[in-house]
Amino acid sequence: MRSLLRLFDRPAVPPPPPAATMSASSSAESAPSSGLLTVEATLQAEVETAATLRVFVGGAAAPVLEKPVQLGPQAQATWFSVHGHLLPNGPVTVGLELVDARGRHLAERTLTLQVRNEGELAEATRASLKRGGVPLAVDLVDSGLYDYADQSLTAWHDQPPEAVEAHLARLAETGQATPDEIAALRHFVDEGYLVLPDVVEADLLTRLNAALDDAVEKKIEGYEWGASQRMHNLHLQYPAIRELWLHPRIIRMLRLIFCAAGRPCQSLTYVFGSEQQYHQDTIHLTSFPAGRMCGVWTALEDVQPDSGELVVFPKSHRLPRVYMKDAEAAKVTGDWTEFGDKVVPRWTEFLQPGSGKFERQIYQPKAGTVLIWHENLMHAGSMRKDKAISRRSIVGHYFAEGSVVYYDSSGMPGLLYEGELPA
Ligand SMILES: O=C(O)CCC(=O)C(=O)O
Ligand SMILES: [Fe+2]
Repeated sequence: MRSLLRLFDRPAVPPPPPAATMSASSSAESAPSSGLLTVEATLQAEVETAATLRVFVGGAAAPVLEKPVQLGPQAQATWFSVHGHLLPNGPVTVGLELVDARGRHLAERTLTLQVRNEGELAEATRASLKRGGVPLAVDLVDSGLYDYADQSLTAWHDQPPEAVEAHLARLAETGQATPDEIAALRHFVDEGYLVLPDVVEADLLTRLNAALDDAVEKKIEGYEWGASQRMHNLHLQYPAIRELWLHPRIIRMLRLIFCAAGRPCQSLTYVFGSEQQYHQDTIHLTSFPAGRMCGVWTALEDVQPDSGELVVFPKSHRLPRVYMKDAEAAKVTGDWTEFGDKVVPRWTEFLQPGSGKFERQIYQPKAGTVLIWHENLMHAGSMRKDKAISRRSIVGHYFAEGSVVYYDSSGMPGLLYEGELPA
């Protein structure tokens, strides 16, 4: 009996930590990258275990982020991002350590990321992030992290008319923009979009349509003929789409709009109209500072009436920008119900459909025409009244190099194309 009691007296010996594995990678390992540098990790343990992912930057002893994770036999993905703006340009080491609830070491990884934030916009953004005490690493990105109220960061095209005119006059005097480009920029400032006819050469247009036909035939992403569904990032598979994505005339216009290089983050290919409800892109494709994102919409065929044309609401870009925190909406993780309940009514209120407050302009361009919209311009895909009519188009969203790029609706960081751009 006594020996049995003694057995119970003995302090419990904790079971050894479970075997766990962690892999990690980042596109910033191979390409010098601007803005947020995102590390994706895959974690696994032999048994269910509560754990913490600790992130160390630049050899510092204290973690810059501690992210709780639940490990299990099923491999699971997690991520975090580092504000490269807060680091010197060049290589930086990022260490990941996985520890269990008792702080015992489970696994570790070290990556070398390449930071590249150069130019005036990057400098201004860096200074703002430093002033605001923005954390070096984050695992959800939100507009509340950044000082959007700082007027010194306002894009030239969002400034009062005198400042806009002074800027345009400077472009004209220095020969940086042609009279046609200046007219287009003025339209962008006043109306929230600009239109560039005849951008896509006939030969490229033929190849783009052939790429689209091929994607339809291959049922990429399960695409069925006639669906409004879009196909993502086809520029990775089709050289013609990549050529459009990096078309010198588009890139040149974006440079004039951003006063910095414009870099795409993705491409969306539509065969039929999207029927997307009116929205601002600002909440989905978000830049800090504001005004450093544009949508670029290219018609691959002459757009027909009743095809579910793109609709824009001129001048609506001057409406307030809606961010998730202002709508008190939780980040979307797959279910858009709360977003629909909290964000969409703001847009509805702004437009007051039927009130004539903003003109609803139906866009019916010729094939090869490019429309560039301001991030905050209200736009939509109208109803497809005739479901048989296609509306072949490609959209790219572009950000100014030097800004912070993220998707406020989901809290995810954005990822820009960091390769060569045409001069
Ligand atoms: O093409 C459309 O109908 C709308 C596309 C759109 O809203 C977008 O890509 O941001
Ligand atoms: Fe949009």
